[in-house]
Amino acid sequence: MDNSSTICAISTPPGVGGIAVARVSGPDAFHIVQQIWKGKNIADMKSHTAHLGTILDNENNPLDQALITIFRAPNSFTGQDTVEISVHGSTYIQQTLIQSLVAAGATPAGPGEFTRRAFTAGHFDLTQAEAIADLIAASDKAAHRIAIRQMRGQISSHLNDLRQQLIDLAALFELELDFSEEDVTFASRDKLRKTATELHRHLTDLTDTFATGNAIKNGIPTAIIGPTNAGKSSLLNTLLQDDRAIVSDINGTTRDIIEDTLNIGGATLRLMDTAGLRDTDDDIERLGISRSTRAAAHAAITLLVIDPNDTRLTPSQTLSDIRPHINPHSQLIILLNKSDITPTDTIAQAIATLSIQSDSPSKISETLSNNLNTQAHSISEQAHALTKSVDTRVNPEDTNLSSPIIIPISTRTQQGIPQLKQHLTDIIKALTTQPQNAQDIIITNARHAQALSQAADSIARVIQGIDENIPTDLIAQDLRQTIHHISQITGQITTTQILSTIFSRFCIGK
Ligand SMILES: Nc1nc2c(ncn2[C@@H]2O[C@H](COP(=O)(O)OP(=O)(O)O)[C@@H](O)[C@H]2O)c(=O)[nH]1
Ligand SMILES: [Mg+2]
Repeated sequence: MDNSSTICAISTPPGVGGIAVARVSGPDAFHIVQQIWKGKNIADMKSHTAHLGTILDNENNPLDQALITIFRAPNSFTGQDTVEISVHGSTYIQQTLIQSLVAAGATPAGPGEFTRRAFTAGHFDLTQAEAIADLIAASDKAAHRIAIRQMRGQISSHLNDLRQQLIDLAALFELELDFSEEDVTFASRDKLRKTATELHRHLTDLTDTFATGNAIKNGIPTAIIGPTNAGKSSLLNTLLQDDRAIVSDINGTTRDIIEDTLNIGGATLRLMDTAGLRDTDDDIERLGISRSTRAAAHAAITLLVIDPNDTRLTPSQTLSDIRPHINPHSQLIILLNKSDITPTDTIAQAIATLSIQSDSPSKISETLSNNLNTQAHSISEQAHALTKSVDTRVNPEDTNLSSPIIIPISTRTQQGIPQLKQHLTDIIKALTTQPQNAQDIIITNARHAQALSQAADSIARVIQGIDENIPTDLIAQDLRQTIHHISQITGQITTTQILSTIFSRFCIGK
């Protein structure tokens, strides 16, 4: 991929639109567009001006009335001469326009090629280029907020600071190295160790933000799990307000994971409706169940749907059976579904036993007052009375999960659904606005996370080296390695392969 060719592509989305915009960029951009242009001479046009004229097809017939905007190097996105051609957005006009440009000497652009040229021109670093792709893909406020900050250079300037600190530290080591024969120690090793430890903590803090960042960027994985027929698919449909999954009273209807996204609380939930967990001889259903447990293991939020009327298992047995599959770091919400047909005392009983089983009984009244609505009072009193009579010596192994939230709901009457949504909004808020570090930086990119964790590993070796009093030149080597990993993130050090991987994620025309 070299910058000497002149590239062209439609930069607006595929399909019919009011207008479509083609971009042409490269040393021959003006000459090439001139060949298919009837209007004022392009050579006479000033940079950043727009002109109305006619675009011709490759048989020199008028194709469309068009507006062209001129950007003269180096004052363009790519840093090269660029023309943006706005035409009416029919598929035919778009295709013919590209054909005419190619016939006049342009090359169809590859994915992300305009952005890659802008990176090469030094207009921004790699994290900023990647942020452009994220910005285009962002579908909610939280993802957009992170992408725009990254595009404006938040991560770049932070990493440049970090890199400078590492370089300063390396300089101290190298200095010591240069004079090592003379038995001079400049900075005390204690001081070097302290600085290295601070940098290590900083790097691991940044790496740790990736879990949140990834959730924001790709949606917060939310598994809907539970026994067959509890109403998991009904819940998915209710939350999406759509008949997304098949609902039926036949056990084992949902066999594969049905996934959809829900925008709520300014973020995106990746809802996964799963096959009900039960013992089965059906091979396909078994496969579905193993996918369910995998989804549950990776969920950040777990919605456990239980039908308290189910005579096969009590709610408490269901929780015990399913608990090993639940990601212990996820927030668990237990939904006692079908409240429309469940006797009040059955709901109260279920809440009481589930609370005792998974939580400290003192939190029950809070759970109840927070979650119950119309039937609240009577259920609350009954559950309270019940918990007093139940043996509260709980198995310590059962208390490991973070306090679950218990909500009686009905997907049929919508009872409890607003409460569920409110809880989801609160959880999302906690997940996406956690003060991660003083700079409020959240890593959303797997490449950055990997490089940061490699940098953290290298600097951990530096600290170990200091502790074990190994020769300074070996320590300096690990320090240089740390700097290398950081430089890869911003692109100060890069390879064609890294660039190709990054820019291939972009769409053509970007
Ligand atoms: N009465 C009542 N029935 C429900 C409710 N939610 C689901 N159902 C019924 O329970 C059965 C199983 O529902 P489904 O969503 O397919 O359960 P899944 O197997 O867990 O996905 C269906 O017949 C639903 O109509 C509810 O809130 N109240
Ligand atoms: Mg289902």
